[in-house]
Amino acid sequence: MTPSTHDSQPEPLVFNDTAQVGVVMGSASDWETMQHAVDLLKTFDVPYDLRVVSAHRMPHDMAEYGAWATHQGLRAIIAGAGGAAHLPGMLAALTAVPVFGVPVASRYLRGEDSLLSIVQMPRGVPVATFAIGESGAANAALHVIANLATTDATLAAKLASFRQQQTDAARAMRVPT
Ligand code: RP5
Repeated sequence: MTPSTHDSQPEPLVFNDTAQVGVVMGSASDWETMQHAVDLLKTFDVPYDLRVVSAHRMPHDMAEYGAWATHQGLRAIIAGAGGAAHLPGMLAALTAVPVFGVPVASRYLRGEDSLLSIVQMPRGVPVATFAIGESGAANAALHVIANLATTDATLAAKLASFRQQQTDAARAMRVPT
């Protein structure tokens, strides 16, 4: 008898074994936000593993991911989720790899639900929580990069240059009159 989809064993996950950083999100619908984190990792040449891992729809995969993150020695996990956003907190429970949580804006509560779900962790299991939306995603990546740069002089120089360009752009701003 052919096993039903429900009975069949899932394929083992295939990970990027060069990754220093993991980027996960609860749904492909989070990508519009999370791409802002990935763009920065690419800009700074930080190798990453990217995937959808849903805490609620793929709980066993999430556990496998947490075990892999520890085994791989990831330096950080950037985890985005919206609504009842349990993915960052559950990953923080599954691995000691630092988790950087990104609240994705939800349709009905504008991401305030996501923010509170991610930020209100119990003592002992921290998630560094960023702003709702694309700025939060970008800042999560920049914070990971800043952490990596403390032990990587090349990355530190790139980050200093990035900050200088940002300062120059701000100084060049003029108020439209
Ligand atoms: C969360 O539910 C995801 O992180 C996403 O933000 C939200 C909605 O997911 P979809 O219904 O769009 O797949 O788990």
